[in-house]
Amino acid sequence: MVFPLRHLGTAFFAIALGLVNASTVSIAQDPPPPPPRPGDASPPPRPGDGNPPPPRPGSGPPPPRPADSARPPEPEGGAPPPRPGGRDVNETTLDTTGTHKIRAEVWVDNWFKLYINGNELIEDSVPITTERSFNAERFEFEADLPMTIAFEFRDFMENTTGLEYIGSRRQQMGDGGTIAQFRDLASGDLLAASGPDWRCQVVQSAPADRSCEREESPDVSLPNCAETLTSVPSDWMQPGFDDSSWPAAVVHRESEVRPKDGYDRIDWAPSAKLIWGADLEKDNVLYCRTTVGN
Ligand SMILES: [Ca+2]
Ligand SMILES: [Ca+2]
Repeated sequence: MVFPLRHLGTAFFAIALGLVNASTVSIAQDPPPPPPRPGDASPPPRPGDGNPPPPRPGSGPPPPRPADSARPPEPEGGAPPPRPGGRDVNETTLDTTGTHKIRAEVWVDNWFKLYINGNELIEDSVPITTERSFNAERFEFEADLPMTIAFEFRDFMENTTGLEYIGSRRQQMGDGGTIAQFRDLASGDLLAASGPDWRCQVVQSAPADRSCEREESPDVSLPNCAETLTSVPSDWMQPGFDDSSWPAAVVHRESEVRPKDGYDRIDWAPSAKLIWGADLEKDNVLYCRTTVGN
């Protein structure tokens, strides 16, 4: 559509003077879209919408917690709890070289970092800052044998007291637990599986006493909320590190760990066991090692 230039000039002049409404000088071919009405637009995101904070007192329907008893069971049926991130099984292929192609599967409550032959290979795809994170990881990589597997495992804790849901009615000691297996892809042989033959050194344990769960302001400076730290040489993940003084991994029952979100998606070998330190709740950070193919 061609408009004589003088008409355009007149139209702009009219708008500039406020003589006519812009819609009345619509010289474009298509009518303009209707102006948005109040309420049409979605409201701007509120702070925290992307990552809801843990429920505060009175804001949710948490189950009552009798003191010093086991935590209430996870809700069965009904709406599942919101997933803060991560797929049930996160699959990755890693760019490594070695004589053996290996598939590893790991489930942990809540987080891991894995070193192979002293080199960092992979860490959990869901950050340790995520309170509810129970995803499984499946990843393939190449490595030479013998192979030293060295894991850092962490249970989620909101501060160094080891507690989670601090300030809410659900304030409690969180619990950990992990299971892992490594298979040679060419032969299908199970190379390694978590069990009592692995060695695990707990490096952070807290709180000192479970009465910390009932503190109004749990802080690591309180005697019952204190943490126990065990220092470990910085080369603890290296193949040459002597782990013979480390305790054996402690095997825990499924009914104790209550694994979820991805655990059931993995076909675990019968010899793969749920392990942790001796205390599923107080042991929050531990290093675990095994060497295969010797
Ligand atoms: Ca814990
Ligand atoms: Ca946990």
